[in-house]
Amino acid sequence: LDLESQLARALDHNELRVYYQPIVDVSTEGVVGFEALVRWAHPIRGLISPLEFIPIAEQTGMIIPIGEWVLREALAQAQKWRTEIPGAAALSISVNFSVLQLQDPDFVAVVADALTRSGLAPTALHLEITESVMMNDIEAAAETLNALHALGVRLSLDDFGTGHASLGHLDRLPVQTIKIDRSFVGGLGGENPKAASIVQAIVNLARSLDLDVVAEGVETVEQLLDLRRIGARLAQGFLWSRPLPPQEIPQWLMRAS
Ligand code: G
Ligand code: G
Ligand code: MN
Ligand code: NA
Repeated sequence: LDLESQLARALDHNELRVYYQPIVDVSTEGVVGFEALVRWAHPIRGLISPLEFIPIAEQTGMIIPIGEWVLREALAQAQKWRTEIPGAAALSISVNFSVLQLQDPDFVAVVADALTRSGLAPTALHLEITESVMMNDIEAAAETLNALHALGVRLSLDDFGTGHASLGHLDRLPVQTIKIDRSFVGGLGGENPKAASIVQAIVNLARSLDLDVVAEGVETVEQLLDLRRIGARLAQGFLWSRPLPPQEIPQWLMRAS
């Protein structure tokens, strides 16, 4: 069987997993939330990256049921942590979604239903959209995103700076958070002076638009110190943790605090 037909069965066979990467406050390094990142636990090939199977899921339309499953799974997990872990009540949960899900007429109802079933406050859910894929039909996207915004859900522009119409999106879409792509963050800490200027410019832009900022892909203390100097509020990256399976999160939280 090829990967495509195997993916079609992966959901039914219980082969998808959601991993979680902490998002921290740059000044205190305290955890503010988690990003949910899907993996495929393939029976023969082992853990497969979403970079490999999300494109297949998008081409085949399987991204709709897979995306819905990830959303429900991540919300249930976040609610579980909130009730089980002291101090976890304020943590947000960020879920990636594909522009194809935006085109699904049921998407807003699915999100609303998933929130209601989980018992989680809509403001705790941050939906991350990649700007490059959103480009094609910004009017239709805006309509759906406005409906999600009306539910109280928060929206993040993922991979900011790598797409084509970033500034137009900020102007026209109900976005509250910019996630600075790790290609810029990787140049911090003296690696590349231009990268620091670019990150500073994005942080300034976010501040003047009253948006939150998450710097992605922070791997070194030098990068963290640069982010403090620049004034970025939030960050995530291997410096704190790789994406972890949910059973490892309570222990990670205890070590981090
Ligand atoms: O976790 P990792 O770094 O391998 O993720 C690689 C890419 O896959 C990232 O761009 C991420 O946004 C995307 N991705 C991870 N999980 C999901 C998901 O549940 N839905 C969608 N659409 N993309 C995801
Ligand atoms: O596109 P998105 O931002 O959703 O992608 C998240 C991806 O980035 C995941 O594949 C995750 O594993 C990866 N990632 C998270 N932190 C780091 C990091 O510090 N360094 C690198 N190289 N990748 C990271
Ligand atoms: Mn993301
Ligand atoms: Na990103």
